[in-house]
Amino acid sequence: MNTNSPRTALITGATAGFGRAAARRFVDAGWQVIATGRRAERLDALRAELGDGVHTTCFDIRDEAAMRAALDSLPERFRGIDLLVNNAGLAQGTKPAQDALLSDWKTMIDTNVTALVTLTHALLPTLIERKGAIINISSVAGVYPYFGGNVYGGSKAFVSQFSLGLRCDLHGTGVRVTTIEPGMAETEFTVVRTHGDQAASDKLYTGANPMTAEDIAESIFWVATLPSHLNINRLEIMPTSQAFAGFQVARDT
Ligand code: NDP
Ligand code: 8X3
Repeated sequence: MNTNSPRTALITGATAGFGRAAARRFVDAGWQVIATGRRAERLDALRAELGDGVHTTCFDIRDEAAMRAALDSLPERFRGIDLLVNNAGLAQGTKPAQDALLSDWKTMIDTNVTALVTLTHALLPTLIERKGAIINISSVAGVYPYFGGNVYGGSKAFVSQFSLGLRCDLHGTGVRVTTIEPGMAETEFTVVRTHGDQAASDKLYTGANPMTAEDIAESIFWVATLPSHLNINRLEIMPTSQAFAGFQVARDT
């Protein structure tokens, strides 16, 4: 990564959760941040809170034309992007595959996979020129299957494997690539996953000591600010309260 100061990070999904906490962490450390999301009022609030260090741009990441327009209209001082944090993403639904909505599956693939690769492809020339870095937010759901994880887990497995492939292809360019694979963290994630069921979200996290958005933001910041000869390939993080379950066996009755 270039040592020219200030460095610039583009963080997708900065209206909530990990992305918003990361925007705060990077601006606090003197970086410039391009913060994206669909909720304009949240972006306005972030801009009011963080000041000139942040440039906000409001678009649906699944809309390729809107994404390209946002990149094309970046102010001059934000054009030299050193770090892409592919964070925007979501789970939709908790039901087993046979009961899931196909529309939920398509939303997850469009957001977590197609939009992520589109933005990455658009920014690779800049990141190579600046010897920058890519941090992709995957999930433990992409590593360990769990009930109802189906397409969400599949989309995050894609993110993790795509990151390793990028690392391979970008070898020799100086561009670093990292996948962060968090476990349970309390954000708006579960409200979104349950289509707005705040009670279900509260039930999941209450008493579970989940990770916080700030925990993950700190991890993103740590990865991004390591000396440039170090590349964290993948970083899997869980709250202490969360661990793996065993195999299940269906028996004849
Ligand atoms: P939040 O729901 O709190 O934040 C998600 C962010 O993604 C929001 O800023 C949202 O912005 C943005 N986003 C979602 N869809 C779109 C879209 N179509 N266009 C633009 N922006 C979009 O969740 P988290 O902070 O928890 O999640 C961040 C990432 O971390 C996700 O990729 C998630 O899968 C992953 N993750 C989360 C874990 C958790 O337990 N919380 C664990 C492991 C991984 P807006 O709605 O304004 O568009
Ligand atoms: C979501 C992680 O553990 O809540 O990506 O399913 S978990």
